[in-house]
Amino acid sequence: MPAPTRRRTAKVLAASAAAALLVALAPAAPAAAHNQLLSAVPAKNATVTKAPKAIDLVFLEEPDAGFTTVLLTDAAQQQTPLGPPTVRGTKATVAVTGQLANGVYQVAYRVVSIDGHPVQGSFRFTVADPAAPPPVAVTPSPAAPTADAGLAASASGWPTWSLVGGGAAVTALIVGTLFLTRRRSGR
Ligand SMILES: [Cu+2]
Repeated sequence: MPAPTRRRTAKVLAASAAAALLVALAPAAPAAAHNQLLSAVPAKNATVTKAPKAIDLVFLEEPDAGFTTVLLTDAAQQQTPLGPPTVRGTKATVAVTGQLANGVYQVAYRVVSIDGHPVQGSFRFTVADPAAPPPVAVTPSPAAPTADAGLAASASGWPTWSLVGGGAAVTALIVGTLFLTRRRSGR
């Protein structure tokens, strides 16, 4: 086989490799087009002076009513009863069937949109009705943060002393290299 043919083959291979790379990178772009929550009532981080009777979630794309889940939990992680979600256009609504006491609530949602991708998220709002009785005090167990910190330390598997030791070793290595480089260039 003459050389030019082989060179052309190499060019074609390079071109198809580049094309394959583009195809591999391409799916990253449409990710921005996924469904997302645009607005809500009560709004994210809002403080409302009247307990809501419903929660409205407005999305970018129409959610599938059959795959729409909304949960409402209070500061004590207790779920508040909600009606079944109804979807009208891009708006999903759930009725709050109980009376919400004053306090912080978290709305968690999961929807499946026309593109088939599940999208989930959560946000908080606060009910502060001046006419409502004061909320039941929620005092987190003092043992909980300590237990969490202990779990985190053991889960990481890197005790603090080894990180400090590792940092010192790296510093020593850098200083040593600089010292050697200086001496060598100084000659
Ligand atoms: Cu999507």
